[in-house]
Parts: sequence; C-alpha cells; structure tokens
Amino acid sequence: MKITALLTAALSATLALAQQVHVGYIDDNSASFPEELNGSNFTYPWPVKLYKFQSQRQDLEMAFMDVPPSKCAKPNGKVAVLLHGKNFCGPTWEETARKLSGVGYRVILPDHIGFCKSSKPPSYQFSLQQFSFNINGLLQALGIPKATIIGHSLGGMTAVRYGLMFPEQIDNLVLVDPIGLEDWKALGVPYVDIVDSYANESISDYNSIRGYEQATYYVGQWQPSYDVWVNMLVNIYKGPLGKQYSWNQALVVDMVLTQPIAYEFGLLKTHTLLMVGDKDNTAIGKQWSPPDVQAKLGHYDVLGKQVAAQIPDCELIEFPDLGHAPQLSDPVTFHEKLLGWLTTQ
Ligand SMILES: *[C@@H]1O[C@H](CO)[C@@H](O)[C@H](O)[C@H]1NC(C)=O
Ligand SMILES: *[C@@H]1O[C@H](CO)[C@@H](O)[C@H](O)[C@H]1NC(C)=O
Ligand SMILES: CC(=O)N[C@H]1CO[C@H](CO)[C@@H](O)[C@@H]1O
Repeated sequence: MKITALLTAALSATLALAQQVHVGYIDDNSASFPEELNGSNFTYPWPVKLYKFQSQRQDLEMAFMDVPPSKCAKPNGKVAVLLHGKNFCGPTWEETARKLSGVGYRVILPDHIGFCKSSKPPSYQFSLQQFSFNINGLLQALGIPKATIIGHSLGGMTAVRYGLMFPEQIDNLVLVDPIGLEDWKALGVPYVDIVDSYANESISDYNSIRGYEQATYYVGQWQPSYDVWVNMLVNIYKGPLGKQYSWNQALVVDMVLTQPIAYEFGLLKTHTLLMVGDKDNTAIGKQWSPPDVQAKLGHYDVLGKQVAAQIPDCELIEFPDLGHAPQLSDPVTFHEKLLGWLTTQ
C-alpha cells in the first residue's frame, strides 16, 4: 500500500514536471505577425495565433486558429481539435470547422511543428508522442481539459497516439483515412535514407503534388477547388524556409515509417469513429517498393474493417467510392455522417 502511494506520488510529480516543461503561452498578437509567417504566405480563414513553448531545448511556435461556436448556434460547451495531414494545413479543415462551430463547438485548428505556419526547426526528433505532447500543451495553455480529437491522414495517425497517451482527456476520437493502419516496413517497404527522401521533397512542385494527390486522395479525379491546397504547399516548398520545410517533411516520412501504431489499436480506450474512403490506397513507401510489396499495401476497403474490429469501442463509416480525403471530395455526405455520429455520443 505504502509503496503504491509513494509510486503514485512520484508519478504525479513526474507528470506535473512534464506539464511544466511542455506548457508555453499563447501569443495572439496576430496584427504584428508577418504575412509570410514561418515560410507560409497563405491567408487563413480565421486569425492565426501562436502557441510559444520550449521543446527539445528549443523555442518553438505552433500556429493555430481558435474558432468560437457560431453566433447562430447554442454553444454546446464542447471543443473539437482538427489535426491536418502531411499535405494539408489547418485551413484545409475550414468547412469541417464551420460545420462544427455551426452546431455549437469551439474548434481548434493547429499546424503541426515543421508544417505550414508553425516553426520549421533545423533539427528536431519528430515523434507522434512529441506531436501529442505539443497538442496537449496547447490545449492546456488554452485551459481546455477535454476535447474531441479529429485527425486526417498523418493527423489521424497522430490522433491514435494521442488517444493512447491521453485517453482521459478525450470526449471522442475521430479518425479520417488515418495512415498507419498497417506497418508498411513489416510488409516489405525498404528503408530509405532521410537524405534521399529530402532530395525528393526538395523538388516538390505543383505537378508532383497534384499527381500524388489525384491518384491517392481523389481516385483519379480532379476539381479546380483542390488546386488551392496544392498551391498552399508549393508556396512553402518554394518559400524562404523551403529547405527547412523539405528537411522536416523528410524527417516526418522517417517518423511514420519507423513508428508504427498498428500493434496498439486494441489498447485504445476512447469512443472512436473510423471513417475511410474504400478507394483510398495511401501507403507510405509504396512508390519505392517492388511490385509484389506494392500489391499488398494500402487496401483501405480491407484495412478499415480490420482495424475497426481491433479497436474496443469503435464504429466504422465507409465511403465506397471515395479516396483519401472524403471531407473534400464529398463534403455533404462526410459532414452529415460526422455530425450524425457526434450528436449520438
Ligand atoms: C503573399 O501573397 C500575396 C498574394 O499572393 C502577395 O501579394 C504578397 O506579396 C506575398 N507576400 C510575401 C511576403 O511574399
Ligand atoms: C522519389 O520520387 C520518385 C518520383 O515520384 C519516386 O518514384 C521515388 O520512389 C521517390 N523516392 C523516394 C525515396 O521518395
Ligand atoms: C523558427 C522561426 O523562424 N520561427 C519564427 C516563426 O514566426 C514567429 C512570428 O513571426 C517568429 O517569432 C519566430 O521566430
């Protein structure tokens, strides 16, 4: 008994310390921020704020938007956090944020460290745990004890890790075509040196980004409205911090390949909604894998059901004809399903 009490005390002291280290402060003096904030000249739909904190012995800034419940809605007292994927930024969630705000949510839209309008550190140990700490620190600095975490793609993979680390701080967990539903390296994807990924990231342009997104996100289709998200990235790759951004993106590719979540779905204690486009075929490393390995990867029509069965409290919603970004390719159906599920929780 005594030992347990001591251990508990020691553990809470450690947790308190961890919180002190990670919680920074909010600088919402947006009028003084440069137009090209941390290498991204893209106009966000709501004012950008910066969460300033220390991480890995550096001073960092995480950009985010904080959207109040719509004036037409009765505030429901809940908070939703929207985590973007690798080729997107906070504003790509604009329509989802408006829908959630329209039914009374306060919505927080962060840009991950290394992305978009956030810091691009020249060196950083990227991990899903570090991303989770950073997001949790932001929520603590905002005084938000509990939230619904909604993540797409890399943001979905991060949301799973966040769910494993902070289950008691989550109302609901929503995973939209998350990556990491399978362990690509265990299925045969060869490791590539970070410098080789960096070389590829550095030559990203409109055509390479559009080509990739058209094939994986949009089932070969293209709408003019998708261009805005391609150009948002091209602007960062070609901007003043383009080299640092490419390096951060290469480190992120290494992170997702070497830090699988696929073995831990059974440990999730959250109410979880998994939403997948069955025609999604995203698999990190597929491009540089031999054909027999490629054939095994990225079957979301199979993976969705498989993973939903592993998560103890999980509902699966499938979009039979959609790819990696159902929230953009069929926003009407996507939001109807998302809000429908959230209101029954
Ligand atoms: C940002 O983009 C706007 C609109 O394209 C442009 O007018 C402005 O010069 C750009 N600012 C910087 C710092 O590049
Ligand atoms: C680099 O890009 C090319 C063309 O998209 C692709 O075939 C190759 O697999 C990529 N390699 C790495 C290491 O990203
Ligand atoms: C790493 C870096 O350059 N961070 C900058 C991001 O933008 C804020 C606001 O302008 C600056 O204070 C940081 O130095």
